[in-house]
Amino acid sequence: MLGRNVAMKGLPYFTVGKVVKGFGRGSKDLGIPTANFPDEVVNGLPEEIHTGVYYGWAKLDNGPVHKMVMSIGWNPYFRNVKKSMETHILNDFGTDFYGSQLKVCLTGYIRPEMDFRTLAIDIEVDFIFTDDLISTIKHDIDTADRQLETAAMKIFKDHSFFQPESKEDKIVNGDTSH
Ligand code: ADP
Ligand code: RBF
Ligand code: MG
Repeated sequence: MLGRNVAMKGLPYFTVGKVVKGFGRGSKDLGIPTANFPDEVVNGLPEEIHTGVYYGWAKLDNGPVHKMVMSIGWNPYFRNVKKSMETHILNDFGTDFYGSQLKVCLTGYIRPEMDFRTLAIDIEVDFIFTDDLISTIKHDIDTADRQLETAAMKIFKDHSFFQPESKEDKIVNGDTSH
């Protein structure tokens, strides 16, 4: 298993991109909507950022900076060839925001990805997948909520990356053409 120190190596990690349609697997139905990043943002991840669950800060367009949890993982539905970055923002927006600019700063690592699907397929009960997944994600959200209250993490909330006039606005994983 990936050690916490190894996973922390590439952090903090800043990135930005447009919110795109995800796999439509119904994160929203589970009560945990996840804003998906486009492929170029996912492909721009450096090697040090391993798959797993992270927490940090997120900002939509010119809105305030919120807490977030992010799942970085390989998707079994795409035969594990498609990596995704899904951000759940700890705020009730009450509306969709596809097409908005999402800026994130990953500040901490929580745990590796767990293969709930394989588990569910093995024992042929689908609801176990969602039950276990939901309670695990809720636990991740609590962890993020607590960790982000610490002074060390709040520093990144106020980082210039999130300021409206930031030059870093244009940086998309080193690709300045966007
Ligand atoms: P998709 O499969 O298209 O990603 P989801 O069921 O994961 O669909 O829902 C994600 C969408 O829900 C986001 O793209 C966004 O427009 C909306 N949304 C509303 N509130 C939130 C939130 N707090 N965090 C993330 N996404 C949210
Ligand atoms: N999917 C997994 O298969 N294993 C995980 O360990 C996992 N952890 C997640 C943690 C968080 C905080 C979030 C937001 C998503 C996670 N997911 C995980 C992705 C989840 O499977 C996906 O959003 C749902 O499949 C949508 O229905
Ligand atoms: Mg999603």
